[in-house]
Amino acid sequence: MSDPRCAAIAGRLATPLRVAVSGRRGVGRSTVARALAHAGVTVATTPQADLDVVVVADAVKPEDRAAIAATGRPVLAVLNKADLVSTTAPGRHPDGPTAVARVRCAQLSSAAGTPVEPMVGLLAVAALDDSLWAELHDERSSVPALDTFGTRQARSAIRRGASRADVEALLRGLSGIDGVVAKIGILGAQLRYRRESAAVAELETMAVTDRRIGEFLTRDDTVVARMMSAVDAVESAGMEVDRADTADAHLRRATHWQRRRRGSAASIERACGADIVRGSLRLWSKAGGSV
Ligand SMILES: Nc1nc2c(ncn2[C@@H]2O[C@H](COP(=O)(O)OP(=O)(O)OP(=O)(O)O)[C@@H](O)[C@H]2O)c(=O)[nH]1
Ligand SMILES: [Mg+2]
Repeated sequence: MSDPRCAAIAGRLATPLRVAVSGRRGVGRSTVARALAHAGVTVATTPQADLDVVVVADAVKPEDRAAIAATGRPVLAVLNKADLVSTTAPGRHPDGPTAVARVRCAQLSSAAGTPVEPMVGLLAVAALDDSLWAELHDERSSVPALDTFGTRQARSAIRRGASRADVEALLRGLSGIDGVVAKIGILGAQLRYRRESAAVAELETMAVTDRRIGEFLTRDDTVVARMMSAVDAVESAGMEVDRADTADAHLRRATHWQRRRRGSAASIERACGADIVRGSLRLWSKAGGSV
């Protein structure tokens, strides 16, 4: 697209979503922000952000709940220092330390008013360089970079013959960073859908005088891509979509969402529903369906 207006629209769509990290002092805001940036998330300072990550540790205090309720943006609560749940919880943990942290997160979710995702920021930012690798092999030394839990897990893996790459993967897995990044992606689906809707509205205006833009908007690829964004968006809002890829499924999906979008007051359901119906009918006719 050589039209500068199209380039501007494409540029806005390509801008990554920006995440603001906040929380009480000392909960690990800086560590979590660093871990997210390291995992490829664009971390921004609060006023410009699209999404919020509110970090809590140990407990959800009334001020945490207030901060979560006040963001006015899609928000993910993260229980950082999830490693301390298993090192301070009494008794043995037959399903492992990660399971203990998950149970704790489920308990904290009601106090937070939103789902809480566990994370061990410390393990997500630890670089397993030569000196850390040497420290791990010297069983008399403590390893502050990994704290008690990370050190114990890494050392027991090494005793079982784990390589440095294995330990790196283990620490990443235990850090929970991938789960947090996935949750951010899910939360972002509604924002991406809204951005795309704004872009489509602009392109529709331009299409009045530019036939090629009209053609672009009605192409199979475009209609189906719009539907996929709409599917991601409604799923991220907790609704279910039948993603099966047969002519029957496409027609069923079209009928279902036609009914839903008419019957709903929720704007996301109405807008996404229209795109799901359009895309499903297009896929249905491509798959050979006809009335
Ligand atoms: N055990 C454990 N300690 C952590 C974790 N994340 C951070 N810490 C430690 O918690 C302390 C505070 O971490 P920061 O990231 O500086 O926290 P912050 O919220 O930015 O703190 P301030 O900016 O000082 O208010 C540091 O000593 C970190 O090493 C974690 O996942 N587990
Ligand atoms: Mg800090």
